[in-house]
This record gives sequence, C-alpha cells and structure tokens, in this order.
Amino acid sequence: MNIKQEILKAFQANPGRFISGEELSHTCQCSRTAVWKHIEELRQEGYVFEAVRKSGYRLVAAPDRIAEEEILAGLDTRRIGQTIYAHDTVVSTQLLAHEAASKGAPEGTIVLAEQQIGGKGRLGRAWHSPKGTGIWMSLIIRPAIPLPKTPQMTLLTAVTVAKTIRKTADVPVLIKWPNDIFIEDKKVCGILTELNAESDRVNYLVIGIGINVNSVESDFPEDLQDVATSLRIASGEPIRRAAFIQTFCRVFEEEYDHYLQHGFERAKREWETYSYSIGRQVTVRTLHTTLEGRAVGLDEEGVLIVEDADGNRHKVYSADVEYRANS
Ligand code: BTX
Repeated sequence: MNIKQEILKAFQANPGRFISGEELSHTCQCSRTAVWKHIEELRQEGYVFEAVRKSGYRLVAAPDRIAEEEILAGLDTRRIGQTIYAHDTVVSTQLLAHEAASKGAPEGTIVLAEQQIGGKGRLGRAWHSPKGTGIWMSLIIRPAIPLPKTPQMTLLTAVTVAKTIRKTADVPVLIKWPNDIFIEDKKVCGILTELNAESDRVNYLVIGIGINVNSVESDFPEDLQDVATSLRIASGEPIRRAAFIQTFCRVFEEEYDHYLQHGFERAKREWETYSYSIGRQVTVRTLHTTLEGRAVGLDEEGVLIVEDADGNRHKVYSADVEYRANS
C-alpha cells in the first residue's frame, strides 16, 4: 500500500473524525511534509478536507472514483480485487483482462474503466457503458474445475451481484437465467463469462460485469430507456462505486472459496432464492431449436431445467430465454 492509500484508509476507518498530521505521519511512516503533499494531491483529485489547526484534517467529501487506491484502501479480501487495473476510456475491459491474464495476472485481478467505447454483451451484442455512471469490470479467476462446470461461475457471479446490491441499496433484485440482474422488470446488470482453456483444463476465466450504478434515464439511449435501470434510479440515492466494488469483492471471495471447498450446492440455493426465472413460462431459443415450456429449477450442475407441455424435462445449457406471461 502506498502513502496515499494509507492516508485514505485512515480517513475511511475514522469517518467524520479529525486526524492530526502527526498521527497520519506515524500511521503512514512518512514525514509530515509528505502527508501534506499527499493531502494536496488528493484535493486535486476531488477529495475535500477540512483542516483545523491543532486538530488536523477531516475528510468531508470524496469523489465517486474507481481509482486503484480508493478501492484498495478499504478492501479486506485476500486475493479478489487485490490487483487492480483502473482505466479511464477503453474499448472493452474484457480485452484488457484477457491480455493481463495471458501474461500471468494473478487470480482475483480486476480491470475497470470509467467508460467503454466497445463494451461487449453476449453473442456479439453491445453493452452501453457511458462515462462515470457505472461499474464496467472484468474479473480474472483461475478455478481448477472441469470445463463443463464453468457456467456455474456465471451463476455464482450473479448471486454475488444480487447480494451486493441488497447490501448496498434497499431495492428488490432478481436474477434472470443465466446472467441478467433485474430490478422491477428492468435490467440493471449483465454478466459475460469468457473462457480460456486447453483440452479439458481451464487456464482462466474472464467474468465481465456491467452494472448501471448512477445512471439517470437520459444516460440511456432511447432503445434502452424502457428496458434498463440503474441502482440510483431504483433507490433514489447515488451510490459510491468504489464501496460497491469492495463489497462485491468481499462477497465474491466468500462465495468462491466456499464453492471451491464444498461445491455448487449453496450458490445454487442462493441463486434460486433470487430467481426471476423459476416457475415462469419460457421460450428457449438456441441456434437450431426452439423449446416452449416452464422453467422448473436448476440441476445440481447449474443447468436450467425446462418442462414442456408433455411433462418432458429438458436441460438448457446456453441459450436465449424469453419470458412469457404465465398462463
Ligand atoms: P447481453 O447480451 O445479455 O445483453 C446485451 C443487451 O442488453 C443489449 O443488446 C441491449 O439490449 C441491453 N443493454 C446494453 N447495454 C445495457 C445497459 N447498460 N443496461 C441495460 N441493458 C443494456 C450482457 O450481455 C453482458 C454484459 C457484460 C458487460 C460487461 S462490462 C465489463 C465487461 N467488458 C465488456 O466489454 N463487457 C463486460
């Protein structure tokens, strides 16, 4: 942790309290001049400090940044989020994460951007990622699991996002199989999992997570205004993205460690409690087939089970699912 991170950490741990220059220099093991210099730098970046002679400094306001030091300063994980690449404008964080992973980036590395100009959805679709309003993030993991189990990572990520939203804002949240998070029938988050593997061995997964956090309606293009929402629109409150990312990393690490030790059962149960899909009439389209039926649950591998009108059960691995009004 560098001095700036140490200073931010001290203020985060003492909200509203004055901290003297001497105490800060002691905590950060640097001179008082260095403390002053870093506080000035933080001011340039948009942090607001009140300074009172003899009392020291008090953090009054922090900008909504997704900078590395802002996230690391309050992050209590062992590996998820411990390596961060935070960018301003990129084509897609997925591309940068693949590049980093192929060069050996450690498990838990996250790549973030304030804005994506070529944000990717699934099946070649685009993900709208305007500047400063959302969390556009790619997470690298290297689980030692067989290839057929990798879709479980998407479900585990969806559970993590849903739990993080519930911890952050008082809004109802549901997961649509396999990868969309909805609030009141509108999409607030999409997840795109990409895999790099050789024969039957996973090298790494890049899990792309796009969350509309502080967007207002006019931030969405017309074709998304009726189908997309943000945490701010739903809750009426702006949300600090760095704090959201910290919670996400903590919850993900907990879910992931549990998964690696004990398997998928718990994440499956949690997924089902957030499920929008189960019990609904669906049309499932793959490249060559269309299936109509009712989504009845997940199997123990995380595959969606759909029952047709004749009572036959079908496993749905990867497809587009359309929801119809229940009859
Ligand atoms: P998806 O294919 O399920 O969803 C894409 C569809 O969602 C689009 O066709 C559009 O209808 C709608 N959509 C596009 N942008 C938004 C938005 N901001 N909010 C709500 N709906 C939208 C979902 O794909 C996977 C998205 C992953 C995005 C992350 S961001 C970080 C990482 N980098 C990257 O390029 N992609 C991932």
